[in-house]
Amino acid sequence: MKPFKAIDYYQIDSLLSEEERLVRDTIRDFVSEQVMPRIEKHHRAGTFPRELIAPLAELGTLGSSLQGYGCAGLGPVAYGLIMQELERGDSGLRSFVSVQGGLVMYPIHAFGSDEQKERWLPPMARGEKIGCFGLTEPDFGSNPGGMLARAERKADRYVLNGTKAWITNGTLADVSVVWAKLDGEVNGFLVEKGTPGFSARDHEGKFSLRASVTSELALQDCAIPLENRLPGARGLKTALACLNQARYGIAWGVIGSAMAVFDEALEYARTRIVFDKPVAAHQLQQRKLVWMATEITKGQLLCLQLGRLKEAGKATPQQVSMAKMNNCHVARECAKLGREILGASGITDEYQVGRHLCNIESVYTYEGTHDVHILIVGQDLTGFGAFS
Ligand code: TGC
Ligand code: FAD
Repeated sequence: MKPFKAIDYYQIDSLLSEEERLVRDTIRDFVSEQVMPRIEKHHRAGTFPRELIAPLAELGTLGSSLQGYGCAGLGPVAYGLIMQELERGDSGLRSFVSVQGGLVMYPIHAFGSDEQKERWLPPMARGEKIGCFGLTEPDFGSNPGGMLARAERKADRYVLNGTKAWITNGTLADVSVVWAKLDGEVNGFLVEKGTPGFSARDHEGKFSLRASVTSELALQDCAIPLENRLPGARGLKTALACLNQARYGIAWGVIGSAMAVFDEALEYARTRIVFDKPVAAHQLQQRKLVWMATEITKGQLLCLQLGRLKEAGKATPQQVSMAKMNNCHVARECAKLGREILGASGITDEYQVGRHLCNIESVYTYEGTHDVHILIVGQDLTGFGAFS
């Protein structure tokens, strides 16, 4: 495996604090040493690298932006850099960390009771308990407000019915944050593995995010204690607020994927000879590499400024949407161009570009599709909602 050379064309490193660089370099080394040697094997087998959960926890990556409960309490830029480095390794690994921290620990931290926080957050930060986030349903992905999942209050419990689809970490999870309507209003519930009436099974046949677990959750008269409702989570708004955390991480993460692809394509283009000179010495290929480098640099700057806005408490959900939308598009195009540059080599898993190319299709789609983010930003700019 060749050492990773991270593109930093605009010396963005100089805009980071010493702590941010240290965090970034620590995760970069971890990915080079622990992730890269094993990820293709997992991708090929369609298995999640569970053996990395403990080291990821030891490095403080789980719930790293949260305060207290054994979490690292890092700032938004350091958190983003962790996502960038993990996704340089594989989008599935970043997904695991995003979901655990941004979509499960975050709602428990923000909307949970003291008992729920004490019970779940410390073991989740240590990687001893795993979580998943169940919002999407088979017939309601982009429009989660239409969800069919229902919760009904009985004397001493809630009874949940419904199906959630495409849920990252579903069969791995000890606890699922399940969103369901209670008296017509979306609420969040903690459903523990093993609860009668709850089951999970994996989606089979994925060509994308193969090193990640994606599952369907079924709730059939699933009774949970009253204290398992997240008391502060009322309305669709609270579920969507969780997405801001994860979308922010994705905006950074996919730039990591693009950086990996760029590094590999540049190295290949410099050494592969076609028509008596390196691929990189041909104008058509330079154009591709220059496009990639320019868009990656713009994406890095977008993330950094978004991170600084977030630090100051000024980032809006629509700005997060713009970064998720733009950077996923850039990463998707970079993966296509990188694969082109590698010729036939680009379609085997001897190189990483094919894996990133396949993974990015999921990332482009989840956490709000590209189209949905266009409509969110479009509504913000024009004042007109164009969803229906
Ligand atoms: P709408 O009327 O627009 O909004 C309802 C209320 O929510 C507020 N709101 C938000 N608040 C905080 N953050 C956000 N991002 C928010 N978006 C909306 C909004 O202001 C309103 O508040 P209020 O006070 O007026 O009640 O709702 P809508 O039903 O029209 O839907 C709008 C739409 C389409 C933008 C939204 O539903 C959406 O974002 N759809 C995309 C669904 C999505 O992203 N699902 C992701 C599932 S999780 C996942 O994919 C995990 S992938 C694994 C990984 O991350 O690695
Ligand atoms: P649809 O909503 O059916 O969209 C189909 C097409 O219509 C898309 O091209 C879309 O852009 C377009 N479209 C939708 N609305 C409009 C509109 N108003 N105008 C124009 N075009 C529109 N969900 C979770 O809750 N938790 C998870 O952990 C999770 N993990 C995932 C992991 C993977 C690998 C994948 C692939 C998905 C995951 N999801 C998860 C689900 C994901 O969030 C949804 O797939 C996504 O929100 C899109 O929903 P959908 O697939 O139902 O597409």
